[in-house]
Amino acid sequence: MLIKRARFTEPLPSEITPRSLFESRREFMQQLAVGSIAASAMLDSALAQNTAPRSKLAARANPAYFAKDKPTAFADATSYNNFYEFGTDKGDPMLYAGSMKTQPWTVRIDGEVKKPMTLDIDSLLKVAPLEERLYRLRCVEGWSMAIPWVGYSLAELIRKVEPTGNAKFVEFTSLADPKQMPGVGSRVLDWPYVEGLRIDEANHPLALLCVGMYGQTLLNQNGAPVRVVLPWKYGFKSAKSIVRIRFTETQPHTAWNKSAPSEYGFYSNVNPEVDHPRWSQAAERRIGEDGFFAKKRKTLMFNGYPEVAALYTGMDLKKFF
Ligand SMILES: Nc1nc2c(c(=O)[nH]1)N[C@H]1C(S)=C(S)[C@@H](COP(=O)(O)O)O[C@H]1N2
Ligand SMILES: [Mo]
Repeated sequence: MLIKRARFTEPLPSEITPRSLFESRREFMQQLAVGSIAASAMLDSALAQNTAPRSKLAARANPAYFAKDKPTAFADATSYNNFYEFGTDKGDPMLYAGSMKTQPWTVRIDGEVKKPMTLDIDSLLKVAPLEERLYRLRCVEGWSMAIPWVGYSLAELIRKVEPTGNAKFVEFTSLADPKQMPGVGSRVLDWPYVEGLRIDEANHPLALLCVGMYGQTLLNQNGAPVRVVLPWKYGFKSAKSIVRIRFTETQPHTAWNKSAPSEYGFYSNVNPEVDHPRWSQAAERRIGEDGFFAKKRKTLMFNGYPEVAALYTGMDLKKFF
């Protein structure tokens, strides 16, 4: 994703094999620009944070949304992350997101709705029964994972706040607190992280309001306590650690689109036929399964979720990328 620091435009082999972080402690320490005692303590706490049991969430697996893919290992899904509020390296979120306070937490839902409300996490958990769904997530950088998320269709929450007839779009805003998030001091993006959807996209049953993964509450690096997951779109559309959901009449100004409009469009549907200027979108590497030299697997239109195609009937998806 990174635009302003050219040396990260190609993923390093060390980023492709996050397990090496665990397996090669020495190599990992060398990546940390701090003294070895501090690095050792930091790594210990990061690994504890990475594997510490979170609260269990009772969720029913939804067979209609359970991909046949082999689930990505928990250790990979929680150590190879993009969460720029904590830094731009794949290991940064695991190392630094522990400082984010996720309790208490509220989400403000407002804008073009009849019933604006502020919900805490307990109230959010009660909006609809929790489901477990195995979704593929495909990053524009050319890697993918398959993760058992826990949550419910975003449509359930949308129904509760009763959008007005003017609500054409939904905007998601992530927390941006420089005291808790070291990356928010950088100028990589214009903070806060903002993403958006057209309202019919947000109402598609695949769009998930997500509160957990692997049967437990989310780890901070994956966007605790609440995020969205939009499996037919590139990963960056799935905003993490959301504090506000706003319904608007006009198209939201999203953070990635503002930073590089020619690289990141508003729609950002996974599309093997439309390449990003710096990365091919035709193929991908599954984290934890496909080695650096393995043949890449083909990326599918809409990431293999053809049921969303009807949302885009008549649209030129090269123009609206
Ligand atoms: N707030 C926020 N949300 C974010 C990001 C981010 O940097 N900040 N990165 C996005 C990108 S590029 C991807 S690929 C996914 C990664 O989600 P995961 O780390 O849980 O797999 O989160 C997305 N959501
Ligand atoms: Mo991404």
